[in-house]
Amino acid sequence: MSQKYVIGNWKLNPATVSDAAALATSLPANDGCTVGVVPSLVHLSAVKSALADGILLGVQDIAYKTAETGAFTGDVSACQVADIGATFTLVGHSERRQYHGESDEILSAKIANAFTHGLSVIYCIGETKDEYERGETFGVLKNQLAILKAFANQADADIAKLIIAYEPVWAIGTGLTPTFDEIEKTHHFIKDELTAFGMTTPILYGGSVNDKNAPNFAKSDVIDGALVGGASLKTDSFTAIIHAFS
Ligand code: G2H
Repeated sequence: MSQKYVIGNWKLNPATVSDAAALATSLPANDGCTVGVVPSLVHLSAVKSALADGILLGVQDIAYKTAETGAFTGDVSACQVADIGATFTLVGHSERRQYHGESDEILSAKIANAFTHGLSVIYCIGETKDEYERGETFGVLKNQLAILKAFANQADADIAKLIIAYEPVWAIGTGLTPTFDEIEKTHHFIKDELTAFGMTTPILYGGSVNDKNAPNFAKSDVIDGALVGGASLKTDSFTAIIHAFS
């Protein structure tokens, strides 16, 4: 059986450092699958101290202008988050694409910066509701995946640090999900696109994953894990999702 991943994207939650540390402390060590959490940057150090051994620490975003240091007010670099102990970053989450207008150029730079400092990348892709309803899902995903081709010929070590998260925008935080068959079909499509680039990359599903639907997703050979938002903020539901993929 392939390696499975369960990653909790805490987004802009919780409000206080003590609540973030308490949530981190409540998560059980687990060796049945790879588990990671992605807190707010300002909570990174406290969460790192509170996590059980083996739970990975990631960030939701990194700077694109530089991988290191410089005059870029408000930015946090790959170098800085790696120094604190983060081992991976999300890139291209739809909330970044939507609220911060992140272009392909910006996303490519962020991926390159992450690799420069040894960070793994969870590259998020997904279609909007309108695109889904117009039957454009595969075309949208193909375009979003296209920026990865430039990395295909780089060191194998970098490509091994790439993970895809397929997150239909209309499924994020809505309680809606595509059907199991639709998700499997889409994961097969993504897999084929990546194979054409010479990449063998894990593909996670994200978008309203919870403790009820996770066991079903976990049955699939082409769903390599889950990127979990709302349900990762509650110990019981996140723990159940981890168990489902273990
Ligand atoms: C999608 C997901 C986590 P949620 O953004 O990346 O959030 O599980 O709340 O839909």
